[in-house]
Amino acid sequence: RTVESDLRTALTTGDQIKLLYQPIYGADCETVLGAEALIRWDHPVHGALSPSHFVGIAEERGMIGLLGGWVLREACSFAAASDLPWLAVNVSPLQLRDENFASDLFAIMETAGVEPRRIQLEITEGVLLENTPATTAVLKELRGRGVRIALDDFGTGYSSVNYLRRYSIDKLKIDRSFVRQLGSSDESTAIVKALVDLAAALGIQVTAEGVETVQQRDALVAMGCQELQGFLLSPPLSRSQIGTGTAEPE
Ligand code: G
Ligand code: G
Ligand code: MN
Ligand code: NA
Repeated sequence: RTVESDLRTALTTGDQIKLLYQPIYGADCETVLGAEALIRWDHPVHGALSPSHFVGIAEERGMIGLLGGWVLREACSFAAASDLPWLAVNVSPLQLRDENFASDLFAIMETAGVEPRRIQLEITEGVLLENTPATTAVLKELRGRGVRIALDDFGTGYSSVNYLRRYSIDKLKIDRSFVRQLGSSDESTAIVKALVDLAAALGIQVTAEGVETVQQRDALVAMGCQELQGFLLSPPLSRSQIGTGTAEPE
């Protein structure tokens, strides 16, 4: 047995994998604005496996369409049953290379009964770096129907301010590596402040990731950061913990 065949089994049966949902809060740190879906795989032999590991394997072995499709169906079915205003879903750059990605997603949303405006896709800077006509067309088609695009891990890759203008991004998510050093490093504090101001100047929303301490939270709120996500506010939660809007037996 290989990880690859195990992953295929897990995605087919669906009982070893699940999505968790991490709430994202407004600057009052009380209002839940939405949530991010995060995949988890409980392997029967190896236990909990890190998504960065098995998502990478899926990408290498041509299985990202299978994995990504499962994630989108599961996320949309949750969103349809939930009271959350919106749900953010991580997508791999490889998924966006598929020219059918947008129409497949629209079909999934329609089947689930979820409005495109309630789905945000988190993409990484690599997607924009590729700058292929196919990817650009897919992003345009998605936004045309109201799906919003967030740039994940912002600041860690080959960030270019130009991408933010060129590709009509709706939101940038400041990577937790910057948030972690807030308060302890003047440089990081200056970088985060500059990113928050940059987003405001471009009319883009901004989320701070990895908020773990009260000091970080207070600094971000003082800077005018609109959305906060991190263990201080809430860890990723199971479907029943976060609530689906429907009663679920314990
Ligand atoms: O949840 P955790 O912090 O362990 O996630 C690790 C990495 O895996 C993060 O970069 C996150 O974006 C990514 N990830 C989590 N869930 C998904 C998913 O459903 N699809 C993709 N492509 N990446 C995911
Ligand atoms: O790359 P991406 O931003 O999608 O990664 C999301 C990952 O960050 C998830 O795996 C989630 O478990 C993790 N995460 C969420 N909140 C925190 C936090 O406050 N601190 C740390 N270290 N990781 C977090
Ligand atoms: Mn993310
Ligand atoms: Na990130």
